[in-house]
Amino acid sequence: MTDGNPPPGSSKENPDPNPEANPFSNDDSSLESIVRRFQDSMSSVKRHKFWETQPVGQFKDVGDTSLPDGSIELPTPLSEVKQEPYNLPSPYEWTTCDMDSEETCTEVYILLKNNYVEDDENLFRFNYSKEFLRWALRPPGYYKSWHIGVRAKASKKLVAFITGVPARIRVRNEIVKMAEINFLCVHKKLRSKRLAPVMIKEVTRRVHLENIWQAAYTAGVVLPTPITTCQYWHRSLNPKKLIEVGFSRLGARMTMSRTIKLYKLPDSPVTPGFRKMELRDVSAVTRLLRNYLSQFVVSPDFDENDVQHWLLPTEDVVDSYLVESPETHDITDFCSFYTLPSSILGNQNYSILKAAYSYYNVSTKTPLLQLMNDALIVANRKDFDVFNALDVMHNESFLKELKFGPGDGQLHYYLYNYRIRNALRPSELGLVLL
Ligand code: MYA
Repeated sequence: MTDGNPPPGSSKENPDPNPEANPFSNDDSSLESIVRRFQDSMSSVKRHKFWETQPVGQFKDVGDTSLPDGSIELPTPLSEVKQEPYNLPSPYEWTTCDMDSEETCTEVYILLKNNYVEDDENLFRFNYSKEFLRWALRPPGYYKSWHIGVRAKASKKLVAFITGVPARIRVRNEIVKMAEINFLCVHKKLRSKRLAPVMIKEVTRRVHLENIWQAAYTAGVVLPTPITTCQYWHRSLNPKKLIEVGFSRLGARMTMSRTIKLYKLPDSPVTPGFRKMELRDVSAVTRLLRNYLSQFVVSPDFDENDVQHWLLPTEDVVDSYLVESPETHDITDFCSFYTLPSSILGNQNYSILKAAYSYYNVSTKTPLLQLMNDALIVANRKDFDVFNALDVMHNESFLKELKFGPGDGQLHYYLYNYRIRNALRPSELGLVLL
């Protein structure tokens, strides 16, 4: 399962240093050469009619060392922020989605279940649970007004969605109030009508109204301009099912029974003092995590309230374990993963793929490899089919050894209105978005 590959033709690795260059400016003005040069200029870099108007790093500026890191645009006085919503095409209207309402939460769940992110081969589609959506969208200090829907005026059916939640993100030494933008979704029947830019502008307006001017988001598509590009890795827990549903393939010269044996895990964790995180652990985990995250270039600035919300275990949403030293009772290590199933599209035997996603992990005494092996063991005991992890933070140090295989999709990380001139390595990133 991937988060969607960049479309063919979009320039990921090597954006044209000057895509705006006038294709007609050369002396050679025969019609043929004009057309050829125009075509060249169009195919070498994908134009982004919307994103070119936004305060984000632009492809044409890649490598320009004269531009400073930090905010691209200064905040405007709140009285100058547009007070009315942006116009939608006339058959549609804005709605604020109250995630406390069971009915609204169900509508959002159904929209995403049927229309949200699929892998490149359309075999799987994310199936975020209602519990997960309530958790993801109601962290400390959240704004209801940032849970934005679009309805068809006539039927009142929910046809599009975008959300923001507040977060403090540290970039190098600066702590910046941001919105984390997620769950951008337009119903399949309404695609390619430029609804997404209106939704992005509307969420931006509502974020500005709270005096917040930066945002963080991830996408499977290449947009101007990623701060880093990460790869998903997958660790099979139930290889037989994964092979049967087309998630993975039987390796060369491998039989099913050898494959099952290869991925077999012990029944219980091996680290003494490994246990589930509890409410009483919040302050120790906060200290451990803050100290660990401080080494990365970009990371969340979690306080105890954030840790309680994001990391205290919630059944079928987020799992967290820690190591309490049997001698000193100090909390020395921590690992966590969230639950995000995918619908399996068009398989006779299976409809749901149960996936765990590595979240935040900290090792100080237990080697990270052993800690993550224990995480795999508990995820396997909880009947997950696969354990996914990005190559962020120190994850590279355990991926291969613990039998993770690379996925075929990439996940690009972005900041809105905050320039980072030199792209980061994934290992310099200490942020996981849901
Ligand atoms: S990432 C998950 C995105 N969702 C999906 O992939 C679900 C399935 N796909 C869809 O529902 C639609 O295809 C979507 C686009 C809704 C994605 N992020 O309306 P259009 C640009 C940003 O004709 P549609 C997530 O949720 C595209 O480049 N922009 O297209 C994080 C083009 O612009 P340009 C995207 O296919 C979201 C324009 O939209 C994305 O009908 C972060 C085309 O619009 C994308 N994933 O709808 C949002 N995909 O011409 C940004 C396409 O310029 C937040 N586009 O290339 C920014 C910060 C805002 C807050 C700021 C506060 C200060």
